[in-house]
Amino acid sequence: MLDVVVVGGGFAGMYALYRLRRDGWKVRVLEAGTDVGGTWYWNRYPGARCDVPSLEYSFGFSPELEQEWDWPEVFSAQTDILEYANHVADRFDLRRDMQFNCRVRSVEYNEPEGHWQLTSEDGDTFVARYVIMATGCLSVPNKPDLPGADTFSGRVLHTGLWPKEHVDLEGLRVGIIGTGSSGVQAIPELARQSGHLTVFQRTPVYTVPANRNRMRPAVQDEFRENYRKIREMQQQNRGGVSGFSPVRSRRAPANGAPKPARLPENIGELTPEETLEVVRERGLGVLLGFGDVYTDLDMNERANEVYRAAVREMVSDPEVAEKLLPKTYGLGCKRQVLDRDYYATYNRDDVHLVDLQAEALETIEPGGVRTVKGLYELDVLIYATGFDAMTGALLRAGIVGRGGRTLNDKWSYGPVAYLGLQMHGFPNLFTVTGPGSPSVLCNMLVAIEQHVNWIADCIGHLRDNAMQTIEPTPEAEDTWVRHVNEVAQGTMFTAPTCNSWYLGANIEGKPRIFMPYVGGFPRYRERCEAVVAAGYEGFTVA
Ligand code: N01
Repeated sequence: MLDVVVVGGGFAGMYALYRLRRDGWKVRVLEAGTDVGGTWYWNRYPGARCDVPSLEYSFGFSPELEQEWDWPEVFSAQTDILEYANHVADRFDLRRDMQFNCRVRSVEYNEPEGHWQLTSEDGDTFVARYVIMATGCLSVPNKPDLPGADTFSGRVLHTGLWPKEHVDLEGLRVGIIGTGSSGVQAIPELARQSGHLTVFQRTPVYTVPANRNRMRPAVQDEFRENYRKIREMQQQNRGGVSGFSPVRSRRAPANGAPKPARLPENIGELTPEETLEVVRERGLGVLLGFGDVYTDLDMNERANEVYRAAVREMVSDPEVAEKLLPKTYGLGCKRQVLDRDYYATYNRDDVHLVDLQAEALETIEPGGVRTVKGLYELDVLIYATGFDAMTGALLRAGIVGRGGRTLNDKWSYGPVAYLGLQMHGFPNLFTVTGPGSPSVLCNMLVAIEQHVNWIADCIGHLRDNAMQTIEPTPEAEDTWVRHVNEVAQGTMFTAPTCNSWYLGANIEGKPRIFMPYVGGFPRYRERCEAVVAAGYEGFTVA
């Protein structure tokens, strides 16, 4: 029998293994893929990269690791992040306690024995006292059930399940459905790699240019010297990003040019014309820096208007530009998308935009995608249609708790969990970055380390005190869920016009509940610490 089974070999599972092994537990990690990396293992589509700077989106648990790893770019590409994951696995000899090609089919509580039994799709079984679900927030690809989809005779791909082998698109007619973060990153690359690209867009996106800078060694060195302070700053920041600004390696303005003027805090302090001028000079990203854009619906709409005016200037065909303008929801409602050359891609002759709002998709046929206007002939069809986020992987794992109650039954009206860490009725089962925790609104690596440390401390506490089980009380769980909902009210995330995967709105039939904790990482972390200081307040420990 094992002490702990960890499900998932992404960054959360890797750190859980490292930490729990260090604490003397017998641990096994079960991973469906053939190797480590989680989201960075599966999302290999062209253009995939991170939207958090790599010096921050990296583990903080090992000062040696921080010193030895070189990041080639400020915002890393998927290949570099996966290489880092592999390096971490090698350096800490993680693979010897990891089982790959092992997709978990059921996770069942054996109440009399007080242990969990996990069964893989291949029929392997694992028994452990504790289970840690490190299954990721965006790990179950969503593939909409489009009419005729199975009849397509060309190649079908999903950005979230991209093959390991090189996909040669040269000269081919490629279609892509979806213009969220994945689609927006992939589209410029696919346009470059394919013969012709057709983009099927249902909802236009707000996207701002990503930082494309190479890493300057002097900046990396300065980070390395200050890493302890930076990790502390991350703990104090809402999104788990330190915002550390290098002093010594700061670049002098070119040719002694004056520093750009500081922008006002609120968009309301500028006229729309002035704002557009600033956007022309500094890019669309400036719109995200104004505080009132997120708190005042009128100011939000003012920013949206400026955004639309700027896009009209970037896209040469006015009809195409008009299709690309988001009009039904505002900036800040969805996860911000970052791009490289997204709008410029629509100025290419070999890229065609299909607005599915204006011409509905009728069916997929052997030869391509048919809308009410006709057939778009394709050799390859790519789904960039997102994920069953936050709850998808947990609900597919076949989790059965005390008294035979399934997690699917418990969560039939939406996820109910205490601190996004545990659920009543599922003793000794923990979730890393589960619903109700900052998770996707935080630098994932920071959120993961905080959760894993909390869980490791918790089971260490049980061991030290000869206790057997921990689970939240239903009251603590309900109070927390109410709090998670209250703090999300009145934000742009839950505006009536907003439909995002944060709300489960991208999956038909999924309850509309705002799932991540929007109160900020420090507030959340302090709450977790206070719960422990009060003797695991809200938990039943026996
Ligand atoms: O998924 P999405 P994603 N017919 O759900 C469309 C992270 N991430 O994979 O908006 C036609 O955002 C859908 O249209 P609509 C990041 O957190 C990060 O792009 O529902 N279209 C939408 O356009 C991100 O938020 C990075 O109308 C359909 C698209 O598919 C999260 O992952 C990179 C459709 C799905 O967009 C998810 O991003 C990539 C249908 N039936 C991902 N169903 C970075 O770090 C769906 N769509 C930068």
